[in-house]
Amino acid sequence: MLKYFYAPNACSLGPHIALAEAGAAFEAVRLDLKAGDQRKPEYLAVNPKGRVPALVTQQGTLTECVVILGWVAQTYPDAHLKPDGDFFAFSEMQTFNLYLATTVHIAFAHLFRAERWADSEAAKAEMRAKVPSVLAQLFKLIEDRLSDGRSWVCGDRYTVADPYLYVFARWLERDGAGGSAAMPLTRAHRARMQERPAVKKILAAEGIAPV
Ligand SMILES: N[C@@H](CCC(=O)N[C@@H](CS)C(=O)NCC(=O)O)C(=O)O
Repeated sequence: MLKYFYAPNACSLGPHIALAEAGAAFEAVRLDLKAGDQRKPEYLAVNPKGRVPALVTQQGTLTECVVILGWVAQTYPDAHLKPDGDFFAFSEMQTFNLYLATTVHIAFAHLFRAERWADSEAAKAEMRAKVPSVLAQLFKLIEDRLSDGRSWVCGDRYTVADPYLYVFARWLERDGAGGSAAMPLTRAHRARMQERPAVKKILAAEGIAPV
């Protein structure tokens, strides 16, 4: 059976929801990031990067949210978690997911993990202070994408991009992120997500509330 390593309310929430939407049979293993579980030898043996998520499959271990999301979408075709169409349509979805992973996630990391980039309290505070305006700029592109009335990131079809966007839409409400007042379409998407049975199930499993 698949084994999925996650931490509550971390980026791993996106693939966690995707696995549930796919109807995959998996064992979920919870890590406590504050306690440093991700740096313990037993987890480093699973993912030497010391980060969540990690998905252990029969063929080996996959890491990186975008890769796990793509794998779920391809491995469970009957769940229809990727756009209709050819590899171009799939790649377009992954373009969006990579924007979240490499740009939006990293902007949040400057708030939550400022110590990665700076040592002095002043430098860290300066970096954190910029995060709300950076996020407002980054989410403008997402608002533009949703502005044609589509329900989901890729149009009418719900895909693995939706639970991934949901992660960052939640994080907007975390201390210092600036909130989501300027992102009404992202908020509406978040509300739609929270109506889905798979999302309710995984929020309960992670022990976190809707936002
Ligand atoms: N590029 C990775 C990033 C993974 C990542 O940074 N995960 C965070 C949680 S959101 C983590 O495990 N942090 C633990 C740490 O930095 O010690 C991905 O998208 O999967």
